Amino acid sequence: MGREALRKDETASEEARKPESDVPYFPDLPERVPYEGPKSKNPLSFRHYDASQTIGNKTMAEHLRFAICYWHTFKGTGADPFGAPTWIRAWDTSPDPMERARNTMDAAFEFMSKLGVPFWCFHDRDIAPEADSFDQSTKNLQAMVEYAEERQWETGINLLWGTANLFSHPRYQSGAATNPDPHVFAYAAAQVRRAMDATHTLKGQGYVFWGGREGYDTLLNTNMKQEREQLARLLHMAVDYKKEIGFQGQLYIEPKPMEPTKHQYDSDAESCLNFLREFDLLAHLKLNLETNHATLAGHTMVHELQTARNANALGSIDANMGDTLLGWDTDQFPTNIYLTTEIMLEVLRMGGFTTGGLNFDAKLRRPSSDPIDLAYAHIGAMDAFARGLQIAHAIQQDGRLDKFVKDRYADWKSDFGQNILAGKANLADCESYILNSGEPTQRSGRQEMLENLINGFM
Ligand code: XLS
Ligand code: NI
Ligand code: NI
Repeated sequence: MGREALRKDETASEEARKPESDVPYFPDLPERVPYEGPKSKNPLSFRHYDASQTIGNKTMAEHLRFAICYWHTFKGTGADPFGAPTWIRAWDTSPDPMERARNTMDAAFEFMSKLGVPFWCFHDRDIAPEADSFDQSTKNLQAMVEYAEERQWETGINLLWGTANLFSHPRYQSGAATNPDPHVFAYAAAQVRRAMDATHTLKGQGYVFWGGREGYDTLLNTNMKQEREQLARLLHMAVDYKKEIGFQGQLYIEPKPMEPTKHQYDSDAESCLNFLREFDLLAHLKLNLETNHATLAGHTMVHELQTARNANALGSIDANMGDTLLGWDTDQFPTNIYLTTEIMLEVLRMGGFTTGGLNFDAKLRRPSSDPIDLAYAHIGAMDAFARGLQIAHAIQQDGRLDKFVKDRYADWKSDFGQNILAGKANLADCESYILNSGEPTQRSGRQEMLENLINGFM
């Protein structure tokens, strides 16, 4: 694509280094997608996301902390188990894998910059091709990290989190950290080390562990007890390494119940929290929750968010949505405003993100085959969250919902209620209370009234 001139190691003039000066990969996108307000009919404009608009005490950009994921958006091909790739990308055509990697990164930063997204996320193998030896793979990664550093510097886009792909390569067929072979464990650990280095160099605000193949297909061949211990060992090694290199970012674990394996050890928020507590890791890791994974686990996303928030472990969000009629991780772009409202209410309730954000771990449908579809998808998702934020904020300001819940539990503030909660009442005390007070009066949960209340803000 004639983009080698952009390489750092070549004596390119400042002029030649600007990706904007070269042929753009997204020529139909303006330098910055504009905010045009709710009445706009321009499909390449934001109708709700106005980065600098203040909601409560922060701007929309500060509340939402949008990130674009490298894997689906720039490396996805549209291939599925039934058919070949449908997304043929200009940045992915060079026969030289490193040139392809650089072109892809140029396309990525051009796209993210035009959308005005402040963050990105990647797996090590997304940004740099895996080579024949571990050493060469690391060199490829380091070269691409340098390249990314420049793109970050030029665009002001920052890294939300990095991660290692410990699931695509055949060596991980029976797990990475949970593999029956310590040789494979070592490979995964070495990869984590280098991916943490990459994240650290790029000043990532976090590092994610998604246990792609950390689970089992059958218990007939599996020592589940030891596999969970192995996984905990890898995480402890990462905690130690984080200290060693002075990486300040937050470590996260990303729950998902199934796919690719039949059972994943990190199946939902509750099981992750139990795992982290059991192995003394709760102080070191928070959760990165993904909407479609909650659906697959048979939970709502709000349930997962509250579960994490109650344990002070809600870190970051992979924002997508699933399809309840399809039992796999369809990773669709989030367009459901009811859903984004529920999510943003939880984010507001925890006092907003610190290191986390909303990462669009989402992919186009296979027939959406033009690069411009990526723009429609992200614009729509950003708008859906901006609208969700506005509505959630209005619901909070209104206060009726929170007040209803508070009032519902008001009697727990009584001396008797407080004694129970403080462990100062026993079964006999409860019986005396009943002998004195008789039958409790019936109280409605008012679900329908509350559903109407929420709809009043939509
Ligand atoms: C897959 C996961 C993955 C993680 C990063 O289902 O969501 O994309 O976010 O490894
Ligand atoms: Ni994810
Ligand atoms: Ni997913």
